[in-house]
Amino acid sequence: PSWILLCSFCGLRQNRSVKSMAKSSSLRIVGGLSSAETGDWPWQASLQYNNIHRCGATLISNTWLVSAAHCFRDHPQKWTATFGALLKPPSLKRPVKTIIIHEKYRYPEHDYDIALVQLSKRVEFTSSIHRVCLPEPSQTFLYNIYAVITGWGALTNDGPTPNALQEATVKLIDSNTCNRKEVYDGDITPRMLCAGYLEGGVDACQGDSGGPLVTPDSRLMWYLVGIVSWGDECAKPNKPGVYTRQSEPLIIILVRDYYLHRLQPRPWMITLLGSL
Ligand code: 4AZ
Repeated sequence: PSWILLCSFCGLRQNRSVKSMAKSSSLRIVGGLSSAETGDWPWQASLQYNNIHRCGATLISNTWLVSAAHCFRDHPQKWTATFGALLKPPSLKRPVKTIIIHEKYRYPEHDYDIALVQLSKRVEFTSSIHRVCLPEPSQTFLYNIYAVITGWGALTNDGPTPNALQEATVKLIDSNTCNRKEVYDGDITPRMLCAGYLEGGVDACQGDSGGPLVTPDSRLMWYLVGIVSWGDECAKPNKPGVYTRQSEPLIIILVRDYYLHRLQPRPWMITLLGSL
């Protein structure tokens, strides 16, 4: 029946295999490859302030995106989200209505670096714009599996940014390894997940923040595993990217709190355009 189709319509990439799972060769995202085709990563959004790309985000429903809390520190208002592989011209644009920062997020710490972004008008899903799958609370991801990062972030540390969406394949790194003295020396909290390569070379970078780290299941449906959060520069040896660990509870708690408290917005709910 059609509801099964509707319910399972997440994380699908049209006519795509796992071609991008092979470690890529050219130098993009840092060390990734260019992915100019719209529809390659249908859940990827660009969050823009004054029409300038600032952060990535991931579509999780017709009206909600998940992103990183630290993206909204300087500019809590007047954001737009765009969709499509090119920043200019985008295939779709939506004003942002509400931004919800996780209540435990405290700048300049990186813990709980997650935000929910509500669009002012729903996006109708197509094969080239639709939501990613969110993991079940019980769904765990093994270390050393490959995952893909995508974004319009810098191509080298503090370097130029692309107009076309970039992608790269990284490996999940276990937190004990990532907390080793020569890596992040205990800074990785249970809310964080490291991914990349200890030898360096491939990584997310400035401007990729808020964007997705995804991995496919055996049916080739793609799940959100993490959100680009921070790192010591980009692609340096022993300094892999750090991601906000994705888990259904974190997002559900955010949405539930939002609806519970919506008549009484709390300070961590940045409400835009008087929309509540
Ligand atoms: C940033 O500044 C940033 N190498 C994002 C990701 C990484 C480093 C910095 C990971 O937004």
